[in-house]
Amino acid sequence: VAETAGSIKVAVVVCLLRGQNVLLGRRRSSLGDSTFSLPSGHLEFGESFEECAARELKEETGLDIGKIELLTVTNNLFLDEAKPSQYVAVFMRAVLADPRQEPQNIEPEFCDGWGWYEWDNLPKPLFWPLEKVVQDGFNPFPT
Ligand code: 8DG
Ligand code: MG
Ligand code: MG
Repeated sequence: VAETAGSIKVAVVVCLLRGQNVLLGRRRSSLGDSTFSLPSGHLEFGESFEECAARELKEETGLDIGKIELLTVTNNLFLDEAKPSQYVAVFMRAVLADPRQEPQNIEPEFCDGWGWYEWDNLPKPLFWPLEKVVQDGFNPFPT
């Protein structure tokens, strides 16, 4: 791997589960444009993973989280960018505080819209770090 200047960032990724479905949105971003990804965002100074997950989900979808727990972490290198970056992505599993609450597309400049999808029938193409962790056998649903 080539040496690249730049700091390593921490992202929190939310697997929001409702019954057999998970929430995904189509990205509008230089990173993974038009691919489907889980709601996510950057960990801010002083935040816990749980606080970051709840804040990002609220900012991007208006949804309020109930129970939340840590699942796994991935390490992703984005080298094919004008500004190469590396992320440690912390995956959290969450459920809604009120399962009847529906997602709103609050940041339409970053997302085409949110929808519920079955894990065995995920939309394509997936954001590549998500595709990778799925290929590795990751499944956010409790066994
Ligand atoms: P913010 O300014 O609101 O804090 O951040 P954001 O604009 O909402 O960031 P984001 O792109 O939604 O998420 C931060 C980064 O997380 C994203 O650019 C790349 C990284 N990331 C990984 N793996 C994964 C993954 O599996 N899913 C998602 N959604 N993001 C991931 O490294
Ligand atoms: Mg985001
Ligand atoms: Mg965000």
